[in-house]
Amino acid sequence: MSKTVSRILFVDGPNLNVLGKREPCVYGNRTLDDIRKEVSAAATLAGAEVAFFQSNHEGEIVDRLQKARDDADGIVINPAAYTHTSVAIRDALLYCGLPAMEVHLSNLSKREEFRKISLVEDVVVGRVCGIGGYGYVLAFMAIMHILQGEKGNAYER
Ligand code: CA2
Repeated sequence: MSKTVSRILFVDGPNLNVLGKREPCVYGNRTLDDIRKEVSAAATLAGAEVAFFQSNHEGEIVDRLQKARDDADGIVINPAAYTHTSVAIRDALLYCGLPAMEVHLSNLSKREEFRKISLVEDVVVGRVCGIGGYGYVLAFMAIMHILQGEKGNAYER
């Protein structure tokens, strides 16, 4: 029987392209490229295929999520500031119909009130917050676990 390779799409929102260049005390000093390298190493070990997308534009993120319906099996998304505002990204996640994990570098529960609101939290299977770039690796592992359909999982898609 042939084994199918899981395709995981990582989607990053506005300003994550300049990660590591300012505010290291909030977001750390690693760049998005550093995080992607760590994710790629984890994907190689897991035998998964990963693709990365970052945009500062809401509509481009919506377009990419719509396309994911045809070219991905799972999503890891950090919508960044759009987490707190974007009904369009929420709707696109629902449209693509794939299991998704929400990831944040910082612990949103310890930050400003407006960052405690997530418009996507109830359409993703789970969230990882507050452990910096390593959260992307953990979110990836969670998605792989879900796709492998382990028995006894207490999650809903
Ligand atoms: O903690 C997270 O991962 C966030 O999604 C990061 C967003 C923020 O708007 C969310 O509330 C929480 C910010 C993305 C990066 O912003 C930078 C700001 C200054 C310097 C470099 C990046």
